[in-house]
Amino acid sequence: AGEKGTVSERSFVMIKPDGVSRQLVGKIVSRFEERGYKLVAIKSLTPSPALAKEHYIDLASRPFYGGLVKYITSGTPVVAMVWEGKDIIRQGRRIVGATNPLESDPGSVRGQYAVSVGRNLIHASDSFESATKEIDLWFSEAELSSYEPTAWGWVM
Ligand code: RTP
Repeated sequence: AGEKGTVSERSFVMIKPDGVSRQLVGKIVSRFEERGYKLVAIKSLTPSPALAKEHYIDLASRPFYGGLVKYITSGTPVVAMVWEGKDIIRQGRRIVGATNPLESDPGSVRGQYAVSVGRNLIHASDSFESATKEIDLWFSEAELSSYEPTAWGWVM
């Protein structure tokens, strides 16, 4: 968090292909907007295998890694976003909910819409280090907007 008018914490959030195919993009974006967070960047794309592999590199030794990369790159796009505001990294994880939908808070995105860990709709950075790495991986500096939302005040 910083002074009003300065850049505060940012997180990388991605709606996965199941969220796009299930037409939940608007509902998911609304949760972040209505909480008061600022949309810094958004784009829809089908990630290259190289991008998907790098994004999930920490899971490379896990048995589901290949299937996860294949799914993310299948051709149904993802919606990649950068959100900004007070505690967005930890709050973003709470909005998203626990990885396993059986353990997701029913008020979270996964808790409301997902039933399977392999189709859990959304990703959000889990630490400052991940957020920094992921924003740099998915977006160029020129794609990140700088502006002041009308209702901005509590989330800087
Ligand atoms: P994410 O990175 O997508 O926000 O998920 P996460 O931190 O909550 O969970 P993580 O352990 O990092 O796993 C990343 C994604 O891998 C898929 N997964 N599939 N057993 C499985 O089939 C399995 N386990 C994990 C999920 O899509 C998970 O979100």
